[in-house]
Amino acid sequence: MVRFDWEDALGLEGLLTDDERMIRDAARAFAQDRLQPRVIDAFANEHTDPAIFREMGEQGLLGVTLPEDYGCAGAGYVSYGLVAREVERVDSGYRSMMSVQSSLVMFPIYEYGSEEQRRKYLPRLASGEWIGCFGLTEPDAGSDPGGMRTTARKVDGGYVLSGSKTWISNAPIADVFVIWAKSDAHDGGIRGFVLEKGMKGLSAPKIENKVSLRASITGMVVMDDVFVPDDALLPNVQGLKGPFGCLNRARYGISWGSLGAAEFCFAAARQYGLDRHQFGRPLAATQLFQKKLADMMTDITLGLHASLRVGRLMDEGAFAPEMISIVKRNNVGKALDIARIARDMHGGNGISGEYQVIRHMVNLETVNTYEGTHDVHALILGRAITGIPAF
Ligand code: TGC
Ligand code: FAD
Repeated sequence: MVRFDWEDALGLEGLLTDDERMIRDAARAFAQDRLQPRVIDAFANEHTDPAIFREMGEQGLLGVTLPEDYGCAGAGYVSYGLVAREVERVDSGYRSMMSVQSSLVMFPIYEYGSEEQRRKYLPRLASGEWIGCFGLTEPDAGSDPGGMRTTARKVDGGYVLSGSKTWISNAPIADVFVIWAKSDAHDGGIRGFVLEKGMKGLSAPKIENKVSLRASITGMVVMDDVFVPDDALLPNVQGLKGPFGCLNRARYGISWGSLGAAEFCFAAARQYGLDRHQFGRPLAATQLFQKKLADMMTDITLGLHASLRVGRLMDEGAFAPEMISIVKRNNVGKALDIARIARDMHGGNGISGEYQVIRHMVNLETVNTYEGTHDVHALILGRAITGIPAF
């Protein structure tokens, strides 16, 4: 018999390799030492510190799954998930900054780009010298990105891009923009382009007054006849499977990250219940409090093991996107429930920024919406179960 560990109820630790534990420990130390001390102020003041990208780069946390040839760590998807969990234990916005750069900017340049594009962009994105963003969503095309209106018109020596993207993480501080547009040179098919800050006609205004994810800057991307040369086209993919291939990676990372936020809320609620006395005993001595903690621990544990399984399959190249929909939808939904309940268990203190659970709660509202809403992932799974698309 072993001693039961409420922080690792089914022994996840024993299923990790030494390398995975090492990367996880480094990410945890970085997140706790460098991110945790600044997050309360950053969220309160809606401030994103661009230096965080360089700091993450120094720690090797950007593009961890990509090869060392391009300045990356060459680690597996389980390691990537463990990093997301540690960063989001501090804040979903910081994980967002990391996962957009890694899965939505570096991955498509690596996977769909030319060797020249890889050499030009990846090392500087890996070091955090350059910041990237990913433009898929538009004002009139969110859950249905196939309805996008942004166009790429072929002209001599390149393309002219017109349209606007909205709700784009990192955009106002981005140097590199991965943009998806319908191209007349490819029968109206969706193609990816790499744009750079300073191009004529390109702007990225900040979206102000977010109540969620305030430590991560979000903006629009406005393209007013932006000329890009031919070599800005990502040559090796056409169609929605391009952006969806990136989203598979980011959604998987979110399945781990959201549980990092949930683990923070669970541990905070437990400690609060042990410390806080009402009716002459600790709150944690009451049955209702203990049931809530038991539910939280169960959902976190099952979710982590499911994500580990998906990560192992990704490392073997043997995953289906629907597997990722299961863990993105389940884990974020459960994390949001856990954060809401942890907020309640803190009573009045639960609405204070100092206790941090309400910050996780409002952040997870965004996480439940982006990268495919909770309900859109239900419909992806419903289609797989019945064979009938119900979007
Ligand atoms: P559908 O007909 O299903 O597919 C079109 C083509 O794409 C292929 N495909 C995939 N390929 C790889 N991975 C996947 N997960 C794929 N899903 C679909 C499919 O095989 C097909 O290929 P082909 O070769 O036959 O053309 O497309 P649909 O238009 O019916 O899509 C429906 C739906 C609901 C699945 C899809 O539109 C969807 O997932 N909507 C959600 C949109 C979304 O997730 N947006 C995210 C924007 S980025 C973001 O939120 C970043 S936040 C980051 C942060 O800050 O952390
Ligand atoms: P809609 O698609 O209009 O959905 C509204 C509601 O309708 C949702 O509840 C949805 O589940 C429901 N719904 C939609 N279709 C159906 C249907 N067929 N059946 C039943 N219900 C349906 N996008 C990017 O491209 N890049 C980014 O970096 C990025 N970062 C983001 C950062 C933040 C902070 C936020 C909030 C969003 C970000 N997004 C980004 C956009 C995000 O991916 C979209 O918000 C998301 O895909 C949902 O699209 P929408 O907001 O247009 O909602």
